[in-house]
Amino acid sequence: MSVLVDRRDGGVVLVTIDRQDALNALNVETLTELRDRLRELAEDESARVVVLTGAGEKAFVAGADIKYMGSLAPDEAKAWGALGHEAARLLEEMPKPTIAAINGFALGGGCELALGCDLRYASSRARLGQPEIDLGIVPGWGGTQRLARVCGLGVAKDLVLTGRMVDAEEALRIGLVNAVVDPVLDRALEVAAKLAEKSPGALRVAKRLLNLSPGALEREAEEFGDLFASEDAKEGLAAFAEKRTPRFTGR
Ligand code: DAK
Repeated sequence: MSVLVDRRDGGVVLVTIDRQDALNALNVETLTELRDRLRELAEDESARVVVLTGAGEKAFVAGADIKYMGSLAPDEAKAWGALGHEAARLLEEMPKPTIAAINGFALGGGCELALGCDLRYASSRARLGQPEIDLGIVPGWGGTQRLARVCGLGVAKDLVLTGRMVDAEEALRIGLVNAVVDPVLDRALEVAAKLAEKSPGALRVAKRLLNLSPGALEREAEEFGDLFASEDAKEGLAAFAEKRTPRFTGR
């Protein structure tokens, strides 16, 4: 089991992604497990607030598993995209607050899961970003839309087009996280406990209203799978696994 569910007092549930040898990067098994746990928690009325974090000192989630993605055909990439989209959507739409406790790297799909959460707290050593462009692909689990919604289009273009990482202080300045605090999990659990005392019905409606906005998430899900037919995507993904700099040719 690489997704741990820990039920705390008062209806707070801590979900921990634990695949530390790969900096908690998500392969199919881990992501499927996460999606299944989130589905259950969405339906479970005794779960009042969900906190998501990564195991260990180094990472929240270092992204989708790049080594797994290296062998994906376009159709498989679309299914992989759909699975990640569902997990992020569950975090965004489940009728109770969700909080990301970002305890280290939150990159690519990891940043996208955090963006699906209602609140994001970061430790001072957190690093966030959407580095997919350096792999010859694009964010595939909602990043292009949610990052722009949370931080504005200018910031989203900066981070998605350059692929650069931001540290915790910059993440706070650009609105990507709500606060920087150590130890981050304690703060996230404290806020969760406070939210768990509020009216679940009012929280549910508030969240639904705040989320109302025209979305282009379906379009993103459609388009990104096609990129997996390109030589550049294969090159970028392979180069990571081989620990070398990718050589993009534009094909
Ligand atoms: N996938 C697989 N393994 C990963 C990984 C990842 N995302 N991130 C780290 N690891 C592994 C490393 O390969 C290494 O494994 P070993 O070599 O020990 O076997 C181990 O974790 C420790 O990592 P490092 O040795 O690299 O640790 P460092 O402290 O030196 O560096 C780092 C930490 C986070 C800067 C570095 O590991 C790194 O750059 N990682 C990759 C980060 C990244 O690019 N993340 C974004 C992934 S792309 C889509 C669907 C989904 C997505 C896109 C499209 N479609 C269906 C179209 C989503 C994409 C992504 O999330």
